[in-house]
Amino acid sequence: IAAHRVVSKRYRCHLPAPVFSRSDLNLWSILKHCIGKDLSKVAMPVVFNEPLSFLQRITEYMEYSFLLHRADECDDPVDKTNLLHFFIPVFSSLKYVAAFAVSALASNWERLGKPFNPLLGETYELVREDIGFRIICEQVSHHPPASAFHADSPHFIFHGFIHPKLRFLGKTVEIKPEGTLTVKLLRHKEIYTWTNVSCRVHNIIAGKLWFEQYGVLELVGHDTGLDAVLHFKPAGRLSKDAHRIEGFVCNKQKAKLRFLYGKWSEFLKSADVEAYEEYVRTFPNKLRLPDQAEPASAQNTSFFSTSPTGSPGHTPKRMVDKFNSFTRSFTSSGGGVSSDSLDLQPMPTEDDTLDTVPKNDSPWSVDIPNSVTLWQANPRPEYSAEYYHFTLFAIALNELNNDMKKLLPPTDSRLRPDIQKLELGDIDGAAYEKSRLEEKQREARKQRKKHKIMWEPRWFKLEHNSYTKADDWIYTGGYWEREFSRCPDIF
Ligand code: CLR
Repeated sequence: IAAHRVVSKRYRCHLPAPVFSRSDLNLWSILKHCIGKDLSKVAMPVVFNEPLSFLQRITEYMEYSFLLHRADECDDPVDKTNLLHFFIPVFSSLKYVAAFAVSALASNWERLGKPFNPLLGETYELVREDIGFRIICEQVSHHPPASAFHADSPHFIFHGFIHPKLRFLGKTVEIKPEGTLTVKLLRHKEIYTWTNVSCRVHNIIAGKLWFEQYGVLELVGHDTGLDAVLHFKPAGRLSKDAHRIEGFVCNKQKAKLRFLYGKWSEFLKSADVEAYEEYVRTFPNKLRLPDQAEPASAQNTSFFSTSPTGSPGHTPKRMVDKFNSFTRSFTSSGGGVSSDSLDLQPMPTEDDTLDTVPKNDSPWSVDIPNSVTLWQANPRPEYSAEYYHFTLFAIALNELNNDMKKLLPPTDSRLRPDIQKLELGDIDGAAYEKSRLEEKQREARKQRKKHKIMWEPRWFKLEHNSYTKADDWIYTGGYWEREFSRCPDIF
């Protein structure tokens, strides 16, 4: 690690202007006509944005990438007490890769602004010598939106793409960040892959917005046969399980080797399976074995799950009709929404109207003796709420100095005028620039169609991921040679 510790450069700790208050704006009045729609096709006022492009949001995965460095260097003595000596090196690295996969999601906590949709051909690069990585991202497709990225360091390669699907369901916005993520540890020569869990924004109609991630993250070790299956629990009644994660590291024979638990917003710890079992016997209410888990109601009613009434990605019409008739009764009688499934219910009481916003200090906290902390989130600055709830890492993403201006390609997100204007607090200017850029993009698309030119991403190619056999966007190389004369003019 020491070899990499470079004299730390200082990054900015503030944005140029604070967030514009959204409290007198009614999200519901804007979205009520869009139930069941794909949100990437809905024009949202720029006040609901945060001054970052989705490519920069992807870059936030890298804040704790030292965990991959640690995974690659692993000979963790903590595991020496375990009987599975044979597995030690691999086994240790897997749990740090798991910690990385979880840590990559931490910056989403309380972040309820909408990042800007990247323009086709937009890129974003970040070099953080202090953390020890560099990354290049490109918007490789516009309809459907897809963002590819490739990060590297002397210890790892991390690459993948995200194709986020957003659906507005009335009470909630459902998000499915499709795409495969792959980590290669260079010293261990190990490959890990996983896909992201789903997310949901609650209380669109009324109340305070809040965000949760739920579902199963299955981290597969391709050379070792080891895997980690992490359950991201829906908050549930009383928010008992807010942000909670639980799961096991298992070997090829599905024997449990280690218990991992934590909160995606805060930490991940690792415990002996024996200590875990002892803990479950002592506090039977605190932890539930995954096979006894409550059915994730969220998942069952999820828009994306296949149901007899609808295929994935398609709103059952019945549901929309029901909801429409319900909203009518809602507006005329002043009632509220009481059930997640949008079913009509008898007049709900005030308490049932809103989903409770989870607090981060739950009395249900779990702490198994002799656990090892694999990862702990950096505290946010105390003024974070004024700056869109950004972390310090996020605050620095748009920093732009004169040296950098000379190095960057003309497609870099830092140079996007609408994001720059929003960052300065100029909402009208941002709105004007945003529609200008979108118009320019439409016009370019028309021209390509007219001249029968196919769009080709500059730095990535659609290929197969040799481990998952699924489609994947693979970096074609050359970005860091900084030959940018062939870059398109998109701003
Ligand atoms: C979550 C982590 C995933 C990648 C990913 C994809 C889409 C992102 C989502 C993350 C976080 C929440 C997000 C979403 C796009 C829009 C949504 C930023 C980063 C915001 C909160 C929607 C705001 C909508 C308003 C109507 C409030 O790996």
